[in-house]
Amino acid sequence: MAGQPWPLSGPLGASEVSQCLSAFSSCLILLLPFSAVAQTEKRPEFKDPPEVRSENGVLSIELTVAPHTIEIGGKKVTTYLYNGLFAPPTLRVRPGDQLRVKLRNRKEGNTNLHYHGTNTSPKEPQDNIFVRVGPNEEYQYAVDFPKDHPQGLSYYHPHWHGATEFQIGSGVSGLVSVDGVLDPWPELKDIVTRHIIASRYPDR
Ligand SMILES: [Cu+2]
Repeated sequence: MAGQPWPLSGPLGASEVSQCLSAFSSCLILLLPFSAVAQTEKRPEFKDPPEVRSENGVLSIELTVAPHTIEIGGKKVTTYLYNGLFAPPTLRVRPGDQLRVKLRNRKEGNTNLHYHGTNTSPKEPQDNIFVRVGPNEEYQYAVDFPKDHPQGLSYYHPHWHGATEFQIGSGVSGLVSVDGVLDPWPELKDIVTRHIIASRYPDR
């Protein structure tokens, strides 16, 4: 099906199905030798990022952003990280909780925090993206999650205008989980859940 895009949605016609199937079987043939290699390759065990949960309605944590040298895929990379971690802690709160983050800036340039996807106040000391935390400065956030805040996964990252993407792309971001999404289904309370965060590093 050279030159044709894959259908993004809608039912597939018979010819499209057969094209997809033939493409799929070619993939199978091509992939078989690689799967044999993959079985002998030792890969690190998949782990969730560390997590911190609120206690008695409050989650307190310190996040320090600073340059660190880490190994990614066998290569040494010097980049900015929270608390020296490639995957910094997942912050787990519940609706009605307060999230207290002391942010320390130990790198060049300004930073701050945005609680992306949350329905929290844009006023200080909450989700105000105009807060400036300069080099060697720190700032105490206290973010109130309303009692009716929707459950789900969000993330935190710097939102200093002009240096947002650079900092996120350097590895400075983590997850915020507003817990309770499975509460209506007690029969699911023991299922295994995974938190995954993907970082895209600029070519350099
Ligand atoms: Cu964002």
